Amino acid sequence: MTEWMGLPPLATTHGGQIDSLIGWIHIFMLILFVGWGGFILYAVVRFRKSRNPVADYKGVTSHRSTYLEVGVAVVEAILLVGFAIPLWAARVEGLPPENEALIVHVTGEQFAWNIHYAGADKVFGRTDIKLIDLQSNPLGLDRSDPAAKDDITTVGQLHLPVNKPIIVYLRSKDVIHSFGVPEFRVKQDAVPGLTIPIWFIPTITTADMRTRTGNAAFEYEIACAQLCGLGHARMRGIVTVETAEEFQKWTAETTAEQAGAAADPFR
Ligand SMILES: [Cu+2]
Repeated sequence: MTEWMGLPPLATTHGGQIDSLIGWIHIFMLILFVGWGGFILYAVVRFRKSRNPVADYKGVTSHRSTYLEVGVAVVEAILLVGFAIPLWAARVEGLPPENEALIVHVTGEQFAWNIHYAGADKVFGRTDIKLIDLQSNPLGLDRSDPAAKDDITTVGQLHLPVNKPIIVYLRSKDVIHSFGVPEFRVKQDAVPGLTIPIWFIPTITTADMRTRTGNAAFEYEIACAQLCGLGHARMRGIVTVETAEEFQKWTAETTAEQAGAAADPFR
């Protein structure tokens, strides 16, 4: 129903609702545009100077325009109360239970996305601002904390299993960034000092999307959607949606790699 809008392909369960809301807004706005445009043309012709050489100080006496304006307000109220608020509530309040979801911490900074997984123990290791090293440890993860032993951190590489609820806790280290993945119909500001949860269920793996779109180089991309500084345009991240087995394999390999690197200071 929403193909006519030319949106990017859809790859989450909730995205269809967002698309239909965007569709309805376009339809109502088109009606408004035609209505108001027609009214202006009518007024220009109807009240032209040659027909009305002397100003009329009484003005309009009919109530038709009032009814019309009330009608527009009612349609807008229906859009807001009937569509936008319920959808917003489901996205913001209806978080899935944490034990059924994959939880990822995503922290924006000028100009990168830092990704942090808790690893097999599902407990995020301690982070400390004093341990932050922009090159080797941008999140300040304390590898001596037992909970951090199996944690995974990456810069700009977000791996997600398909068909599983994902909760992303969004943060920012410096300015306001925005986590936007167009195919997921997800876009949320990352605000310094706040931890903002967002959730979604990806439905199509990167490999499937490559087949569907016929684009062998297709990648889901995290695009920073707030102008956050000079390097904003290169603040990109790659989201790899894969099968549960592939995700498991990636997790195991990356955990082993990073735990090894942490244990060997000369590496
Ligand atoms: Cu940014």
